[in-house]
Amino acid sequence: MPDPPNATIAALFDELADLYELDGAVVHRVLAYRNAAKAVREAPVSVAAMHRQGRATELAGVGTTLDEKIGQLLETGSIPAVEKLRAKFPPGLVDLTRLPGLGPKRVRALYDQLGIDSLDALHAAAESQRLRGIRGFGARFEEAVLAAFAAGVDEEPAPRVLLHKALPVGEGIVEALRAHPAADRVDLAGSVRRLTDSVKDLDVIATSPNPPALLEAFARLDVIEECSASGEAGARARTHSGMKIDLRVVAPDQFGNLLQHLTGSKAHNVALREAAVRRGLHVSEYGILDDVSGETLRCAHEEEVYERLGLPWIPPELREDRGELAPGFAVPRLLTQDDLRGDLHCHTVASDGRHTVEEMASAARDRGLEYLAITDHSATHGFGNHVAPDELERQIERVAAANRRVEGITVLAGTEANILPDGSLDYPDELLARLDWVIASVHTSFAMDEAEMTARMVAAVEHPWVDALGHPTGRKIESRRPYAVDLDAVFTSAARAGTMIENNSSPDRRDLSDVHARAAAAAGVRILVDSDAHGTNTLGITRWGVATARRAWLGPDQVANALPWAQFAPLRKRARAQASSTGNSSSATTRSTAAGR
Ligand code: DGT
Ligand code: CA
Ligand code: CA
Ligand code: ZN
Repeated sequence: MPDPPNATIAALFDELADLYELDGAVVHRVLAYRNAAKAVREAPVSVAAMHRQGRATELAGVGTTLDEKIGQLLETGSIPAVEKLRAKFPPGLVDLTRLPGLGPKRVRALYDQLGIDSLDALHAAAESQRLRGIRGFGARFEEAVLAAFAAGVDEEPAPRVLLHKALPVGEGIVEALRAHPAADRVDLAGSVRRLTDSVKDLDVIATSPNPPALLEAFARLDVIEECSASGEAGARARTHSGMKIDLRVVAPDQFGNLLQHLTGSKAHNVALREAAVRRGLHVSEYGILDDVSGETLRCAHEEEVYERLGLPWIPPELREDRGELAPGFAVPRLLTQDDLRGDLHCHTVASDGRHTVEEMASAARDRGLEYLAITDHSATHGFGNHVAPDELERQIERVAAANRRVEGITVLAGTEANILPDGSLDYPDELLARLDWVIASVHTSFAMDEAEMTARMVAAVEHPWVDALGHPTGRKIESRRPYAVDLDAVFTSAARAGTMIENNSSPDRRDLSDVHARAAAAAGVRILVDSDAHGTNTLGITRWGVATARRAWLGPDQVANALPWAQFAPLRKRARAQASSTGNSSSATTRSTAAGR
């Protein structure tokens, strides 16, 4: 019997969590299975193999009880606890938890009261308006159920993988293949090379003196669960974490052609080909055919492809047919992570972060930053800890202490204030004035119509103490839509008010998106690339914000925190207000109010 893939083990643990919850088990037991499912699903190597080496308990959340269950699965092909609970409930019950607003507890209530035991039964009950009569559900729930079926909740979606999960897998594979004697050149192509928000699959291309040996080595990599469609020229595989990979092996003198072709995007390639045809050239993955001479130019290097077409080499992040093929295009100087001098959004133990102000400050300094704003959540943050108004003074003192004790970095006492539905903030102005830096974000009441939401955000942008807008659209990539807001109106008022707009680097946000960040900068808004780190180990996630900035064609000139502190400091509203009240607009406050004490 072949080893069960990680996805199978994870699905069983998730099912067990659901079944325990249906059964009314205590919460921590349910959570334990969910955490283990996540750890197994994301494990880079075969968990079955880890079990056999006695190493499965090295996974976070997998203790001896779960390890034993993996053992049972390997030996007998099933887990007795799963079988026992499955027998206790109708099989369709767990499927019901796929509906929004339906956890196992509520599924149990539907089952007990209406006998609903499958997606079909639920659909029928909603259509015949039987759900609205049940206590705790109502007509709105019924509508949501019908909408979910209309959107295809009973069909399996093909999930896209966020870049921060996909890219390390791709880089690991490239590194492993490069280390193999049968590999010559190996590179990533496709969307992962363009650093898109999420990717469908990984595209890898290689040259080899011995293609069959390389393909065999690929199939045997630790991360590969299954390899199919393996031929002379390539293979298609799936990792233990469920990612699909296309590997192509190509002749060395065509590597550049294939790399260009497979990097895409499709829109870029289509436009490129059309432009080439007008010059009598036909571009394909095999070469560039010249109409007149009938000769095909093969390119070992991608630069030669662009050069033959009379183009500069275009950075992959720009290859989206968004102007990079227009006449007169010049490659812009794109932002790099090294350009960043400051970080204006992070959290500490005072709200939902994991480290202290000093720990964050030292870590930021060690990463080469000159300034760091501590922006814990403000008074009404809906979940978890926050800094209540009467604690703000202590927070300011903590920042002052960090400034005294940590050399080589300026720490700003800041806040991530909530933008309330009416556009006001949840700290009084006197408190906001005491701080060095204010970033304002929407964390609650997302469901407003566009005009209301726009008015709310414009009010925040125009607030005299708001220096920047945080994660401006509230989107979560592949899981939450942005809220309805007229971003152009927000950008226009931000440019006028001198309010910066954040490009949040959290890999599931990347908010503003590439297209929106470019529009904001074009409207004259200064962009920030912030980590929104909740611990010292995530300060480096600005890698993803930088990726978005590059896809937005941004360079250090448009990104405010690429400025040294002496130039950044006077851009803050409090510094500008001070400068204009003393009648000296050129006096840059190099040390800020609270932090300087
Ligand atoms: P995704 O969906 O995240 O995997 O995005 P890509 O861009 O990696 O798309 P993929 O893997 O389907 O194909 C890789 C590249 O191959 C794509 O960026 C451009 C090229 N390609 C694929 N299909 C076509 C096509 O129909 N026409 C052209 N011109 N190029 C294509
Ligand atoms: Ca791809
Ligand atoms: Ca592909
Ligand atoms: Zn936030």
